[in-house]
Amino acid sequence: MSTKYDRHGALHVNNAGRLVDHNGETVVLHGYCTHDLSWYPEYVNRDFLKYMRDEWHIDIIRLSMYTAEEDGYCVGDDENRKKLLEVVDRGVKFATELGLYVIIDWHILSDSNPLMYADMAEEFFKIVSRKYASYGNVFYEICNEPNVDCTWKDIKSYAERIIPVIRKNDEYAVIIVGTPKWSQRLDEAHEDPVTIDKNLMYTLHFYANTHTDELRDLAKEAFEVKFPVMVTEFGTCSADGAGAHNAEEADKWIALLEENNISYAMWNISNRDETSAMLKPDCTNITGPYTDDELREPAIWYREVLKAHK
Ligand code: IDC
Repeated sequence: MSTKYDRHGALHVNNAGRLVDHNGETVVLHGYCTHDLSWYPEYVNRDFLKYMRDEWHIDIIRLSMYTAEEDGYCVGDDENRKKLLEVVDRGVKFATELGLYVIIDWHILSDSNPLMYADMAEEFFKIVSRKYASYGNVFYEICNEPNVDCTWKDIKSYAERIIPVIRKNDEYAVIIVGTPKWSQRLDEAHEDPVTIDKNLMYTLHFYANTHTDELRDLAKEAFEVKFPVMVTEFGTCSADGAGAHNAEEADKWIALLEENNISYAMWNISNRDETSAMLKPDCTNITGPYTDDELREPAIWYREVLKAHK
């Protein structure tokens, strides 16, 4: 079976702000985000990823490694960090064997400013970029969602520290930079973009039951001016990961992303008791296949969305 990665190989960002292959052909990726790799490492298994590739047609998996929540990379001990690096490694290896693209996500959240653990981020990205330098399928997402009072200036100075660390090992991988206000303020990044590197994208996240026309307008503006954007995480529910599944607004978002060739990945692969989880809490199957009874409503909706990309 030939996957998108088999056909297109390593991607880069072109002048129109889109992902392209070495022939300049536009490539759009669709995938799923893991939940916290400390809390739900069990889904990072080969059978599950193969099932998602073959039956759901995902072509990218985002490995969400929390930094500051319980047992996060920056708050746990060395043993915990070792474990997390192993889960990341397993995820990248399986993705590679299966011909999937993969995002290594430094998932800041309660640590609202990436500068807080910038030293550890440097160390982490040094390790992973060295390991995966020769892999064409790896994306580095350097800060999930800067939030609260973290400014674009802070994020930019962080990016200017981390990008050279990655580039020292890996010249070509696409690096994804978070934006202010839980990765919504593309406009602030666009006004003063990072200039030390060209192969960059910026993050937009939305939760369709919370973020509607206002955020879509901001997104449209960014797409129109060819600002390179990737939706590395979205939900169909509310911004807290719970609340109602809003298919109507989610459909509007997907239409907008499709029109503009923007890649996206949905939150989250787990059976946690919340709307955004793929699986119902009583489903303990970690490899698939899954019956509709085991899946939550957003997951069933998303499976239909993904069918268009078969
Ligand atoms: C949420 C999880 C939830 C967890 C919480 C804190 O769904 O189980 O308790 O994080 O760790 C984001 C974040 C993402 C959030 C998600 C839903 O990137 O980590 O996950 N969300 O709140 N941004 C907007 C929404």
